[in-house]
Amino acid sequence: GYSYEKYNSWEKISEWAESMATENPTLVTKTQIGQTFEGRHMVLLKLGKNTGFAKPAIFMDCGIHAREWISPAFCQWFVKEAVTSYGSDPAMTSLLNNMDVFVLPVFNIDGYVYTWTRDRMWRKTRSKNSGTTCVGTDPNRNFDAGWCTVGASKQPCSETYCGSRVESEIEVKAVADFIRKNRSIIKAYLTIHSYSQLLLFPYSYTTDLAAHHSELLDIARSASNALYSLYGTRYTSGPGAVTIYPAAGGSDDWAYDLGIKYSFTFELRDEGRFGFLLPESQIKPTCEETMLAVKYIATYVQEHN
Ligand code: 0X9
Ligand code: ZN
Ligand code: ZN
Repeated sequence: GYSYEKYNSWEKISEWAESMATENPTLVTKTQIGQTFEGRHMVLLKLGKNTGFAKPAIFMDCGIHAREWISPAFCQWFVKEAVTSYGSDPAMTSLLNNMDVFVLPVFNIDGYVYTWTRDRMWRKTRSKNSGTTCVGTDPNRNFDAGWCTVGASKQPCSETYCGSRVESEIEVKAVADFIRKNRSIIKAYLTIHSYSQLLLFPYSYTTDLAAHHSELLDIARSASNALYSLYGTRYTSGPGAVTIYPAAGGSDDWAYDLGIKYSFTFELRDEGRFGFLLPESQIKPTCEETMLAVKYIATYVQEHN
């Protein structure tokens, strides 16, 4: 069977997404929001009980950065937990009865494939840049949020290249278009990265505090406490610019400025011992503790919209 405690190739994840939808037709719907630069289908799973009414929603993506393998592993884990605990776990049951959760299991599929086949430490997309042999743009510098003003590079060879223009990356455009189209129902935006054990919220493109700073800080701290309660893993909460570093063009800031108040970036385990090369033995504990934080935020959003 499928292993949630191993890192899975894109081929496996893609087959898995298909089977999740066919095996759970009342809870999971598979759609495509676009194609990648290399022509792969960007698969989106919608989790939620069909009520016949338009429900408020949460959008969560994994794998914006190719080498952060624990991130797609978490999205798979979340979907598995949703389908296995719906009907028995009161929090998950209530969440999926009252809201839809859109899960993008791998955002940067071409980059993810490249980390499996050529370079385990690849970060960016795999799009071609004109006038250079350097490949790719940092998708988390390519959103329309203070684009390329700070913590990003105009050099295509840089790991934090912001791209030739806002949404130059076809994958970024696909996600931004989907969220814009569904902006009236999307109440929360969660984006999963690694590593450093941080729970970040806007802003990163400026050191100005977000209008909802104190509410977001309260939520992030409570979610981190929930996470800590399982295995004692410590997270730091705060706005991106002062908690990690100033960096413009990120999806979290863009979603927030679009009006999605509950916008959070997770930086999962660890703190640097293994970094991006987190051993498979840590997938289960990392995902189980992260579930508690995500469920805390989801429950909060359910009660406040
Ligand atoms: O730099 C990033 O994109 C994220 N860290 S990572 O090590 N996964 O690359 C942090 C993103 C924080 N949010 C924004 N910069 N908007
Ligand atoms: Zn990242
Ligand atoms: Zn579990």
